[in-house]
Amino acid sequence: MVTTSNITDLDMVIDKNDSQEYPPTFVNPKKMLRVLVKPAGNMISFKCKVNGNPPPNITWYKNGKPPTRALGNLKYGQQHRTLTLEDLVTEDAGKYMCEACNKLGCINFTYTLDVVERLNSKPVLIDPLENSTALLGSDFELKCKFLSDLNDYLQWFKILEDNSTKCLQKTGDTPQPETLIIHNVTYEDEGWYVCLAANTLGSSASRGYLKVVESLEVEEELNPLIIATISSFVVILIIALIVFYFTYKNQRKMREQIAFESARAAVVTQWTKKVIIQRMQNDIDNVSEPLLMPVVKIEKQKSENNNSGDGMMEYELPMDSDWEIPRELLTLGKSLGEGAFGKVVKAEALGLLKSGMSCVVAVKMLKEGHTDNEMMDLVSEMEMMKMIGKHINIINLLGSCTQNGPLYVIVEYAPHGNLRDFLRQHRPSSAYEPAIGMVEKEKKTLTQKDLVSFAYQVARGMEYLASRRCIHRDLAARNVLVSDDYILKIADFGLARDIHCNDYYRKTTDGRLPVKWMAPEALFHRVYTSKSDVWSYGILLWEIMTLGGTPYPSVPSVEKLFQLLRNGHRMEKPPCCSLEIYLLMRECWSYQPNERPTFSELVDDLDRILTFTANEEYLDLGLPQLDTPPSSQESSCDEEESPFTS
Ligand code: ACK
Repeated sequence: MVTTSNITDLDMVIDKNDSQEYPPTFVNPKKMLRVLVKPAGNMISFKCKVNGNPPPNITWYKNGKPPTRALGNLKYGQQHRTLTLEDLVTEDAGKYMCEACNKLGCINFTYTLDVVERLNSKPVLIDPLENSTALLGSDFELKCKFLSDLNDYLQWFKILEDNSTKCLQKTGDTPQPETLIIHNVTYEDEGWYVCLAANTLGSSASRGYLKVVESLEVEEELNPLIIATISSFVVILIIALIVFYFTYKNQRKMREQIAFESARAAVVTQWTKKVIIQRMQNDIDNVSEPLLMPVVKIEKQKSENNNSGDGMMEYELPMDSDWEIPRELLTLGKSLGEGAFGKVVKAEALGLLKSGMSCVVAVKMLKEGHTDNEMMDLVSEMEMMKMIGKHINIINLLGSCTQNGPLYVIVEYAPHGNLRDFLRQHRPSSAYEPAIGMVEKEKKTLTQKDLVSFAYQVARGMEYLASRRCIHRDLAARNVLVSDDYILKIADFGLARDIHCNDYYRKTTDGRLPVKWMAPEALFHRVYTSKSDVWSYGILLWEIMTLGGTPYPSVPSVEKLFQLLRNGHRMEKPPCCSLEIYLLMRECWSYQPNERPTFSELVDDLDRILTFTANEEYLDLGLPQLDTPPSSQESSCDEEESPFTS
């Protein structure tokens, strides 16, 4: 018989060999709190610890349906005994029910989750009032949604014919101030409506026109017109398709003819693409100008080799004997991942760093089916790395293979992957979690000092890049790699980036918006300098201090971000971040670029902070938390373990 007092491991709870059958029961229902409140950006783990024989099946529901999320991860633990939501947003609020059933019965438990947003700004409009149509005599609802963290006040007005306003409803009049209900709609109700939300930092308003109609016949009258439009559209479409089909058929015939002709010609003539690198004359003394990137061009050339193609290289690259490494010394291994235009593969290189010894390296190369532009970008990145030179806190170029095969750019290998994932994997887990039965990979326990050291190392790397007049343009924890001995190295600093066609809506593979790292002048005016890198560094500092959190977690769109930045909104101090570090972050987020610190100043400040940060200050508090206000000093750094678990 299992007693609740000695249950620390879920595997122990479900005793599969127990011959006595019994229905599901909760292991410790008193410890399961029904109402949970969490700040946006945190993580929550709902637990469903049940006992029963046969072992119960667990199913989770959010508001009666299988849980889904538009943003952020949703993870189930072993056999659905936990449900974890990372990077909470307000939309995650709701009722989460776990139902545990075996053949003898079912039990369930419902958690009510509330996610509180903290915004130190005037109310932000999330659902503006829209123009709408109401049926005469019906009851009609107008809705207007704002986000406000401070005590807010909501008022509804109607604009009268003489342009004066009439107050219809205000906070306190009804339990749902965000909804205005118009009972038994009359023609007098038609007109402009305004909802106005205010808090101590200002007010925001939204307006919409309400049209009153007797019935929906108006739309029906339109039907013949709509039908006529659609029919003529369909006829035009069919004619266009027929014309397109015949044109396409003719063109295909012509293309086949041309292909046949050129294939015949190719037997006689071979073409290669010659890659030409023009290194720019950089004025070393002019520190205000960014480094001029090498110009890489491709010229088509007739090749002297006139055999039918075998052994012919598509590209001919210039040989740089300072960096060239014989291909035979390289043994390619598994793929580490794919980047903007190529892929990165782990490899072993013989005699590269020490003669006779092999070492692990990372090799950047192009993917199959790449374009000439992508080849030019990789060559340009390699040349930039040569120009920038070596530093311990950047990914250094080790060599390249340019002759007799595909281009390989050989760089230092970072065994612990990118900093963002590394931080998330090293979030302190609760005392309960490791006992679930899965053996956790031994991992370093991070201290406050480690985090400050990470911040210091990235600042050192950026100080070096800035001194070489290199602007990164995409500094973020995902672009910093963690090497042996937890040495951080900035990656992708030599990438050619087309700043003129910024895709603000581009997302990273894990669904994040890179624009959240961009300084306002880069975002609004495409001005990139080392000072815009400093802004991004501030966001990276925030990522470090939240152990890989998602910046502005409840800002889902680019438009909302623009609005927040324009209104001077900045992220709050993360719970486990010291005031000194937070003040550095805030300096990096000064609206005026010249008011931001330089990387050298950041290095000095972090060096000072590092010396007085205690060695053994572990981040894992491992204690059950008390319900504290979202950003109070007392709140724990341990986002994973909610106060509501046992
Ligand atoms: O973010 P990741 O885990 O780390 O996935 C990307 C992927 O390759 C495509 O860029 C990883 N990667 C890139 N350069 C290196 C390197 N020098 N050492 C280890 N992993 C690398 C990167």
